[in-house]
Amino acid sequence: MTPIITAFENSPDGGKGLARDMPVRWALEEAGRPYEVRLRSFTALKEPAHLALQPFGQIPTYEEGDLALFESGAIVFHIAARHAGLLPDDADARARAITWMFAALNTVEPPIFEYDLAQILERDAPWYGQRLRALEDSIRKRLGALSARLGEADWLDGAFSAGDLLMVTVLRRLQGSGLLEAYPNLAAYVARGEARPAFKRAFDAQSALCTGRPAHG
Ligand SMILES: N[C@@H](CCC(=O)N[C@@H](CS)C(=O)NCC(=O)O)C(=O)O
Repeated sequence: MTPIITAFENSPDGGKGLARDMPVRWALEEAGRPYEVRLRSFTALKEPAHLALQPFGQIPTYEEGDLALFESGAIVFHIAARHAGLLPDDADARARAITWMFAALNTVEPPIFEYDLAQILERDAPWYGQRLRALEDSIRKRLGALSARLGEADWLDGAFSAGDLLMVTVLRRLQGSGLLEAYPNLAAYVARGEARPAFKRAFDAQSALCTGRPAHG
């Protein structure tokens, strides 16, 4: 059964692949699974049909037969658990890869998300500069620790896993800020993720919706 995911009809990022359908698309591509996409307007996200799938009125969602899921991390985990290529077979290595999935979403992403949000919502506030510097410090703390752990390795724990998929997805939000670029091994890690054929297919598919150019690859 071909899964159906939801994505923005008009993504606010203009096709940079920062919306959260991107990790789901990427995971499906890594798993070699075809999928369909249902596009949603911002208005449709808050309507009962979508709220029945996603109680918070957001994308992405994932439907496969009778199963309906929301939360990009849970969807990526579901795909990784059912298909080869995203989680190791060895039970301990699998547990460690899942740990990195949580680390990406629960430990590394929060200050990055707040940083993005502050730049949109707090730009005119008198405390804006102070707040931005505090968030940059929090981000550097996380990136420093992550950089030290990654070292010269290609991926966080052996072979590429769903943990790397989510970590690269989260770090991409910082591209161009100077924060990521200050850690060359992390910038190279993100570039390695983006160079994967599955990433490229996922990226092209979502960007084609914004640019009007057909997806390829
Ligand atoms: N924790 C959720 C967050 C989902 C989320 O923030 N979705 C954004 C797009 S990236 C959205 O739909 N925003 C529209 C809105 O909240 O109205 C996940 O990972 O799926």
